[in-house]
Amino acid sequence: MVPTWRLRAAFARRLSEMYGTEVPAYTTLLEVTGQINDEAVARDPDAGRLGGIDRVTAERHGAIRVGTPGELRQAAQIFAALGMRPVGFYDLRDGPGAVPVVSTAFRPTGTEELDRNPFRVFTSLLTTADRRFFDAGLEARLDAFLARRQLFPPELLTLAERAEERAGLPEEQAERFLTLAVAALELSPEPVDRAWYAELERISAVAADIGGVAATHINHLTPRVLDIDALYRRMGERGITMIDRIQGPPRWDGPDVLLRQTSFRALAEPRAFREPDGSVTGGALRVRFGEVEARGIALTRAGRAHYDALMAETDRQTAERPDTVRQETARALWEHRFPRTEHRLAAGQLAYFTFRPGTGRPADGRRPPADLAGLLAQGWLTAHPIVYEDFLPRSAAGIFRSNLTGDGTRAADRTGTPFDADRLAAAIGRPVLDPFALYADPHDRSLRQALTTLRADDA
Ligand code: OOG
Ligand code: NI
Repeated sequence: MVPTWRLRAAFARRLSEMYGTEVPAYTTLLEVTGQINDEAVARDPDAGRLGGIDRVTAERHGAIRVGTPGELRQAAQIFAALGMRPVGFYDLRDGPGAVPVVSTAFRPTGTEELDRNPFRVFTSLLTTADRRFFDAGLEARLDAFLARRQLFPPELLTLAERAEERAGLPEEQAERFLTLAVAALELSPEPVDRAWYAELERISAVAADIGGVAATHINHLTPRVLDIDALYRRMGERGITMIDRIQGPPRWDGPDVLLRQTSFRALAEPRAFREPDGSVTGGALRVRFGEVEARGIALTRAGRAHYDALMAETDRQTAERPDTVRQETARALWEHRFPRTEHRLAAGQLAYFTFRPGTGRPADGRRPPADLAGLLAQGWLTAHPIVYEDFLPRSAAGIFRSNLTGDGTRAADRTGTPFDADRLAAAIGRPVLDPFALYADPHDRSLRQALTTLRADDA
């Protein structure tokens, strides 16, 4: 029997091999990422503090985009076979560079499962009923087009159901499942209807990528790097031009929090087109890209609100200024206003940790203080950071946008269809989990246990 986590690890590995053959720049990215990670670990023995080097080396996230709730349900079934559940709700339909999708991330949720392999897939659903993007006529034609296609073969879905039920698959079925699952995310050789694709592209390149073709594909696959600033420079030296910024928190001397990401546009890939007269011609589409990320500590709701406020303040101070100014401003703001140590993040309940009774706790008969700050300061407890496993809506929007051919068109005078996590859950047919609750669970549990131990010692 191949257990769930081995299916997930094997799927991530095979998808990575497949994507490397499709997008050669991805292979360069992996090489450079590997070098930087080795160097980081050699330089700093603590580099593995937010995930050991084995986890980080295997760590990837991917992105796919689907067109209908039915397709999303099927994708969810395949991810369930891999122990990946929908976490978080992202609405990318507002603001500059908005795209007509709502998204969630499929990922493992338990600490142990994450350690075994944290593979995650950012998954977006086209919102065909959103009148800011599609009028009623186009919605009907899109829905009809999408209803005719089948992204996942029935055999794959049957195997996925079995794998979910039994928490794994026998060797031979596992092999078949993995082959079919990877194949479902390969770029399809099916000719693209040129007129239809172009019509959707005028509205949104993302709409065309989803609803203009008969299949889905992995849109990017992202390795994790321990020093994203070094990686950014070295990719430039290798002749690959990254987008003009690293998204997320600035580089600074304090703790790494949340997520920093950057990307580059992949080359145009050859695709076949069906012309209006029915003939098939050669052409190219440039829809896929490369991305890399560095992960930091997960923030609590209060920590996240603080982070969002600092980002908004950076925006206010640097509107219309070049990106270098933005980075300097962000760093200066952080130096002033963001907690400079993990200790302060923990004491201020701004980030998530697991707690253990401290080894150097006072042995002179003193009683432990009642507050977390005191417990940490006096060495009664030690706090080990919990890594952020999710995404940032703003970076996601930036990643979408930086790789689009144009901004598309939108009817600004219309309102969009309401969408939230509950509606997305109904579309998927499975609950969409709250990321904060997932981080709070090991945080709260370990704190309770550590306090119980301290009290027992005290008695
Ligand atoms: C997904 C973009 C979001 C990220 O890392 O924030 C994303 C997409 O392009 O389909 O992958
Ligand atoms: Ni991504």
